[in-house]
Amino acid sequence: MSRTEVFLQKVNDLGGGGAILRAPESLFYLSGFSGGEGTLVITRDARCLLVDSRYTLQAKAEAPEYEILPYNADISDILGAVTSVCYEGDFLSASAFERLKQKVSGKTWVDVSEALLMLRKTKDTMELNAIANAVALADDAFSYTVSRIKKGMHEYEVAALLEGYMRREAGAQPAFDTVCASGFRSALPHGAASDKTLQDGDFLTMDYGCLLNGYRSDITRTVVIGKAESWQKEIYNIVLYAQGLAENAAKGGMDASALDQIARDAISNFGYGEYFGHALGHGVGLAIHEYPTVSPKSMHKIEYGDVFTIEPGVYLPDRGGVRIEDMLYATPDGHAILTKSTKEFMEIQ
Ligand SMILES: [Mn+2]
Repeated sequence: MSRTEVFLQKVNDLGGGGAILRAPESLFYLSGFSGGEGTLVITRDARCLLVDSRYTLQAKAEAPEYEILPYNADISDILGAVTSVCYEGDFLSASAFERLKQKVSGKTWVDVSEALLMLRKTKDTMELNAIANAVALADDAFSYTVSRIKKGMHEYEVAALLEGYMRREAGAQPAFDTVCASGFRSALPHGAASDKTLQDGDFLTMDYGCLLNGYRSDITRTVVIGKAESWQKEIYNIVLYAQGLAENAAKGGMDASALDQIARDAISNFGYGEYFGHALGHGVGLAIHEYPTVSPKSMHKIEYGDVFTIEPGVYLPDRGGVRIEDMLYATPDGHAILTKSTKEFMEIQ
């Protein structure tokens, strides 16, 4: 069954007769179109992709299952007798939804966002391969970069090394704003690279990834510039230990919240629970944050084929922080760790 056929079953389960989709991830996931701008109109009888003239040729090449129509084609016409229409509540702004309802009047509307995220949660073999390639490129960027980091560099120079490598080697873009946070800034879990320079005794947290052939990677490593103090070794080892416990336990069929609990308990047992404020991990795929959510309140199960991060951290305000993040996928009887970069404690001279 094609992805569109599987999706239509979900639409049907929700009582819908068709769907209008605009999120770039949905366009790519269902049709293969990577242009990012367009509208899918899907019913049992119609598979249409509406794009403006900039994208016509690309859409025809990338979305062979779909009929390519001009962006101003009559959507009501395509929907025909369909009265209940699925839309993406997570993606459409309130005003865009109002405009859509005016253009396509007399319908009842059903939010299909959650169903789409659940479909995308579990990856097929093609997706796993694409993600593994994106992870491998990020791994290579790490070894390339750590051998070039020097005291006195700006954080943004480190970010440029990481991003430049991935761009030059494979044409990849950053998967999100690269985090390079050093010294006191490493206590900011998402400190974007700034003009701060690297100083002796700084932690340096690098959290980055790439977007390669539609799929993303996400990795975090923390190193020390110069000589580490004992408190730095201590929290590094605690985070590494907690991460290892969670990774070893990860397997299909378990509750994502139970996985989070394993790492959280480990960190709490060392007395640093209050300094680990964020979720343990998240799914990664077409988007950088997708299902499964690996957090205390998550209702998700880890299932065979899910790809997700495990990224505990400890952040001491005004002093510094450590986060270590790998990407994994759940196999039928356990897990495989996609990220290969070393996690050995590193002091960069
Ligand atoms: Mn992450």
